[in-house]
Amino acid sequence: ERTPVPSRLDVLVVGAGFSGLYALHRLRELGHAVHVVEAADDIGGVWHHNRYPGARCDIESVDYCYSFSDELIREWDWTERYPAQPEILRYIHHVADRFDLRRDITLGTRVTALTWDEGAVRWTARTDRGDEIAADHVIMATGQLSVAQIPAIPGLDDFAGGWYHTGNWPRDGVDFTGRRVGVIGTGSSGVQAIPQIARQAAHLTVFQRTAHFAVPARNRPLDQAYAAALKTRFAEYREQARNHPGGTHRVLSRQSALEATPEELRATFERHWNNGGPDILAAYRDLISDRAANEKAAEYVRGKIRELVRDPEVAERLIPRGYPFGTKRLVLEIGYYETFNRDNVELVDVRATPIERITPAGVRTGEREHPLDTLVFATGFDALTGALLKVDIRGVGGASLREKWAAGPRTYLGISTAGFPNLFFIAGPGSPSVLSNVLVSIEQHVEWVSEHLEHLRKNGLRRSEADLEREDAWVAHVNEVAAATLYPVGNSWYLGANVPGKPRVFMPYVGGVGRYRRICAEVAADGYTGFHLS
Ligand code: NA7
Repeated sequence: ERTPVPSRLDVLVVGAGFSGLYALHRLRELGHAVHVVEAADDIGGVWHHNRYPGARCDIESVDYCYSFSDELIREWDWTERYPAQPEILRYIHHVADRFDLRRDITLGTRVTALTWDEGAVRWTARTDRGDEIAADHVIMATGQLSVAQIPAIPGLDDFAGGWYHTGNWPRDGVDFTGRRVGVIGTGSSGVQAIPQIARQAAHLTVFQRTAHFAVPARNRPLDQAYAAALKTRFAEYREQARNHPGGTHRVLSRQSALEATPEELRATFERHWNNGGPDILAAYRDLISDRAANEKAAEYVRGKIRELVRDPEVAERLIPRGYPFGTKRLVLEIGYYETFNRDNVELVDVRATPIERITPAGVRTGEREHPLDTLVFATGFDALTGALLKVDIRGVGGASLREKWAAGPRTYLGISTAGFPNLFFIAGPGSPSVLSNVLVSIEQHVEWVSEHLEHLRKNGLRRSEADLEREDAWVAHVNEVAAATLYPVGNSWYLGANVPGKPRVFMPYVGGVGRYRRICAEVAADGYTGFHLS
């Protein structure tokens, strides 16, 4: 039974993942008529869709959670250092029940169009179920990595076996027992799924285009004494993250990798390798800004791959080259490299021998046909802008957001875009979201937008629109801070590089979560500079 969508709202929230659920809770508490519309048949966002074997967060569980409720923090116990998808999804369901969110969520309904009505000073939303909703404000909580990207390889329709994308995994799972499986893609999703599939399948062929840098997760049961102690000072703990460049607790070294001796480098990297996790990126202050410094870390990891993979030829193929360490998202792995020591696993370098087509019986590369029963696409997402531009958004004068962003997304603070009043993005392009602990960013965005809506209400204001010049200045600032790093050098989804034809623009804000928070707070304190309010 579908929960009906009210036809008139103060705030329409699109998406029922971490962002949308918190926006609903927060705005409802403030007394707004707010409702969430979600395309999927259940809540959870990416954690609903990414059910592939091995799916796990690359942020620690004690950080990857909400902080808005002390009771919630006290009553929820994580079990692992890095939470697996089923546990995160249980957490999300727990939150929805705990705060009675479901009554204001309509599932199985996709918002297809948003049209600004200047006369009425509000949006009209349309859905694929025929709803028409009038809302004063719209919050897009549609996710950063929610539109699965399936490459246009000829012949997919002819494939006789089953095929799946990691980001759209069937609810009942996939049984690989006795199957010959192919996995295309070796980013975070592929690297997580490959060891799990290899254990089940009769044979696994991994099609790799780019070798990604991966470091051990060193996942383990969460130390419950540590977690309990953390709960007693969680507010302070989280406050530190809010003011940290990455929204985390990563210790940032002040030392240059170029000043360290080879012995020091080795000892430092070794310590990080053994601890596991992505903190190795901050082992020296210049790893992400100086190519020569970066190369020290890259060489260390290459050496590790050579140690872990028995066949030297396979090891060479798995070794990342030609782009800096950590500039494509650093992958956390669990038994990934060792998987290539198994007899039933084969690595195909599709840069050397490109995939020509998919046949009914498998995948044909320039070299030969690889017979397959099942094909898995771990090929990533149309990140950051994909879900926003899937909706036909028409702002002032009928202008289309797709057209406005044709050469890349343009936002003010990652939250809003000129010409589209009363429309807010949670963790949008131009915000630090994907380069931070995204839960810290999501909470900040939702709280900032909620306060903004409170400000409008208290002052009898109905319309809020970002100023175009301020937006241009923000875009310039986002580019400027990115250009001071090596990030734009990696061909990553941060740049849209994984989607053919997508404009190459570095989308996340790398200026730091703490700095971003201060900028947003100043904008609010000054009466929302850069916004036209009326
Ligand atoms: P990613 O990180 O975008 O990885 C996708 C992978 O798929 C990557 O190795 C791509 O190679 C590969 N790919 C994409 N298209 C093709 C084609 N046409 N042929 C061969 N290989 C292809 O996505 P993930 O899902 O792993 O992770 C996304 C984020 O989710 C992750 O960073 C975490 O934040 C959570 P490429 O590197 O582009 O050469």
